[in-house]
Amino acid sequence: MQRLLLCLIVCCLVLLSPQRKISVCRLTVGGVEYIISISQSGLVRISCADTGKTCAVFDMSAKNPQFCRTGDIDGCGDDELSICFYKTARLHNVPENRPQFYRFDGNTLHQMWMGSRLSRPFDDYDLIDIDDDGLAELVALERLQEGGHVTAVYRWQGFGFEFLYEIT
Ligand SMILES: [Ca+2]
Ligand SMILES: [Ca+2]
Repeated sequence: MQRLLLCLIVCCLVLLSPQRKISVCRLTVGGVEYIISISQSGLVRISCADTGKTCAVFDMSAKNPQFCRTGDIDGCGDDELSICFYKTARLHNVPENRPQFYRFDGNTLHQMWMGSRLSRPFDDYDLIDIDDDGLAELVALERLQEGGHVTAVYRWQGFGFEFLYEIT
């Protein structure tokens, strides 16, 4: 009976968790273009855009990756890679979309910002230079408590993202 109950709970959790998406984006580092792809099994593959040759593969299935975005958030001339994970956080034991950022050096990924959340839960974001200053802003589609969404804009501040404004 207990085993059946456990099975039911696990099945409910699987059904309720969002299905992992397949995502692809372009990353430019050191003048070289790479293609980032996330498979349904949670593998993050980095390939050279010119040759199609795979440079690196990372198994991120444990963190449940949802989608990737790229942009130069710090103005260094190279794109950063952001991966959105659907997971719990150390201080927030509820599964949510959580944006994390990496730098790619041509061989491996280096953690840049392991963010746990933005101002509100969000469904999507992108890295867009909305004011043409050479630095990409994080533009997020956040869920309002009363229903509906609002678009919020954040700027990288060296150690995290600073909220700038909402687009109303
Ligand atoms: Ca950069
Ligand atoms: Ca900008």
